[in-house]
Amino acid sequence: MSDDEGGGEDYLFKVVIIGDSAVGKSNLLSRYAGNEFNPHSKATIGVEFQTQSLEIDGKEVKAQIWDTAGQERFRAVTSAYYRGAVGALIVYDISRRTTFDSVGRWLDELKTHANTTMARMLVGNKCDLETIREVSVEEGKSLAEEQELFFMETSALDSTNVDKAFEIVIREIYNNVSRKALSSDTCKSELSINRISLTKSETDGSKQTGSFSCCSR
Ligand SMILES: Nc1nc2c(ncn2[C@@H]2O[C@H](COP(=O)(O)OP(=O)(O)OP(=O)(O)O)[C@@H](O)[C@H]2O)c(=O)[nH]1
Ligand SMILES: [Mg+2]
Repeated sequence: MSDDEGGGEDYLFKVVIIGDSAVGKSNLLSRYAGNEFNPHSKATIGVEFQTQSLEIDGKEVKAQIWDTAGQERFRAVTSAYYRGAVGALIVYDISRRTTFDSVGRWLDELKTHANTTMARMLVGNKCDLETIREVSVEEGKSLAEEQELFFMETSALDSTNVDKAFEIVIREIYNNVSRKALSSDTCKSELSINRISLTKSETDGSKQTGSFSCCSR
């Protein structure tokens, strides 16, 4: 499906990827958005994003996925990065325990800057590195349960669970939005407070979901 920026998608959701440097954030994104992997990728400086579309319930959903530097000195202004985000992947590297230990800090940052109902997933990347694993699947799972996050181990290298991880987050955002839309009276104020980026296609009829246009930005 080819669609240009500003096209006719039904929904546009912003998702952020966070986690320590070199856990594989940029490669997860390039694997998901372009099916590419770079074994020699450089540390990200500032902020980049890519978009990917998928269909849910016959609607075109576009995810705008933002990737920033794990290294503090390369990070762009933090609040701008999180502004309007409705989903997040918090990534660690299963072969480096220190990156798992940092998850709490990343969650705190998320709470500080993104005060909304977010779809959040804990991602243990590099699961292809089984032989040098330092964080067990159980540890990942139990942290996710404790913090009420989805959980998945992935490999950007061999593609394991990459599409799945992003799609679970995007579907959850979609579900959150649908649920909010059901209480239509509060839809307008809640969605604008939460800054959900969402547009409603004009070609899609104006039935019960017409109030979604209130949320366009
Ligand atoms: N074995 C393995 N290596 C990976 C995987 N994902 C990424 N890498 C490698 O890990 C290194 C860092 O990957 P990046 O995607 O640049 O990491 P990042 O989290 O974006 O790092 P910053 O931009 O500095 O925050 C690169 O050498 C990648 O090739 C994976 O799933 N498995
Ligand atoms: Mg990067």
